[in-house]
Amino acid sequence: MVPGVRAVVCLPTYNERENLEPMLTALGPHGVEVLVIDDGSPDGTGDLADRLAERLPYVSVLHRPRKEGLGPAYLAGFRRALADGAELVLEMDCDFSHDPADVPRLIAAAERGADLVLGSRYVRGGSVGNWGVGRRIVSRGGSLYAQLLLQAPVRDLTGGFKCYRRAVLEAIDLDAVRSKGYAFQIETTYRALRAGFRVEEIPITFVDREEGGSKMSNAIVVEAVWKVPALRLAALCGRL
Ligand SMILES: Nc1nc2c(ncn2[C@@H]2O[C@H](COP(=O)(O)OP(=O)(O)OP(=O)(O)O)[C@@H](O)[C@H]2O)c(=O)[nH]1
Ligand SMILES: [Mg+2]
Repeated sequence: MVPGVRAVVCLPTYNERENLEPMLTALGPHGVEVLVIDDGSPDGTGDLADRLAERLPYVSVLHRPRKEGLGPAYLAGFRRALADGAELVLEMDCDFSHDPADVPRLIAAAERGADLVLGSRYVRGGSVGNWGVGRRIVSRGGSLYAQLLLQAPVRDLTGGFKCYRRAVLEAIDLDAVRSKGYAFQIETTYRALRAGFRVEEIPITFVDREEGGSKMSNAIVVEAVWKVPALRLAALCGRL
C-alpha cells in the first residue's frame, strides 16, 4: 500500500475494457489506492488491468477465475483491503454511473464521523440521470420495499457507491454474507445498521453507463425480493 494512503477503492470489473483506463485515470488525483477485482472477463479487462497496474503505482489487481456476481467479488476485495491495512474501504462501479469526482465527498463524510457512507440517489439533492421509466421503478421500488420491510432509515439501500470504515467490515460476519447482486448492497448496509454503526447518506447523481453492457439480470432482482424478508427474519430470530 502507498505510504500515507488509508483509503482503498474496490472496483469490480466484468467486461469493462472501454471504461477501465479512464476510470483509473480519473481516480488517480484523489489519493486513494484502487483494487481492481476482475472475474476473468472474456474481453481482456483483467490483462488490461495488469498492464495499467505496472504504470500506475496506486493500482493493484485481484484476479478471480470466474464470474460469481458482485457480492463474492466485493468480499474478496474487502478481505484484501483489510489485510493491506486500509482504514477506509470504498465500493464503486467501473461504468461511470458513479462519478469518481464524488470519492472525496464520501471520504470526507467518513472522516467527519460516519461509519458507513452511502452515495444516495434518493435523498435531497440526489438524482438518477438518463434512466428509463422501467429502471427507475425497479430501483426506487426496490429501495422502498427494502426500507419498509427492514424498517431501515435509509433511502437508497441498493446503491453501490459506499465507503466503509474498517471497523464496520471487521464487525460484519463477512463469511455469512451470501448475496450476489443488489441484495449484497442491502445486506451489508442492514448488517451495519444492526451492529449499531452510524450510516450517513450523501446525495449523488447516478448516470447510466455509456460504454459496455449492463450485467443486471432477472436473477439479481429475484434474489433481492426474497433476500429482504429472509434478512428481516434472521434479525427477528436474533441471528443477525
Ligand atoms: N468482478 C465482477 N464484477 C462485476 C460482476 N458483475 C458486475 N460487475 C461489475 O460491477 C459494476 C456494476 O455492474 P453493472 O453491469 O454496471 O451493473 P449495474 O450497475 O447493477 O447495472 P446497470 O446500472 O444496468 O449498469 C461494474 O463495474 C461491473 O463491471 C461480477 O460478477 N464480477
Ligand atoms: Mg452499472
